[in-house]
Amino acid sequence: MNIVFIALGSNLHNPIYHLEKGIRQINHLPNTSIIKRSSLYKSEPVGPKNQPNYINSVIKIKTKYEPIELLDLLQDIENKHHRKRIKKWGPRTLDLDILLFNNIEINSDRLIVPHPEMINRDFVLIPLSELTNYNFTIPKYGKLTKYI
Ligand code: A4P
Ligand code: MG
Repeated sequence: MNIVFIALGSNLHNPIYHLEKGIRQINHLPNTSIIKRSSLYKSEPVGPKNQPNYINSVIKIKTKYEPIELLDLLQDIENKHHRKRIKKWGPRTLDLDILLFNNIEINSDRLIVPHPEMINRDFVLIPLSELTNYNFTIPKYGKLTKYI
């Protein structure tokens, strides 16, 4: 089984509903289950400020899917939450980013792992720290605690 950390974010149309539903949908994927989930965190938008505050969370899952298969499935789930076309850079009902996939590094057109922005984002680092121990190491970047 592969161990994967996924970041969830939402800032539109009842964000907590979208996060909770997204977590359930991931848990229902074949050969996939949630091992742990973090608390929900509220934060101000990083990037364009003229959008609502976000709710963020991180989950740890085990799955038989390979990275690109999992990305496809997560994008299917995102699409089910995107009722309208939205502007680039604009707010979204559900964003699902693969943070870490086992201990591997991936650099392809569609997928970069570890997620390149994760070390700069408290709304990812804090919930991730809830799910990991003090010595947890991020491939390529080193100890998680260095960034908090
Ligand atoms: N992609 C590459 N690597 C990955 C990965 N590790 N996981 C590609 C998931 N996808 C990955 O993503 C665009 C493309 O990235 C995908 O097609 C995939 O092939 P997207 O989610 O469709 O587009 P996006 O929203 O422009 O990109 P991204 O990077 O998810 O957006 P951001 O930068 O996360 O911005 N402030 C707070 N407080 N909380 C937030 O959650 N989120 C954003 C969204 C801005 N500000 C925020 C938050
Ligand atoms: Mg995304």
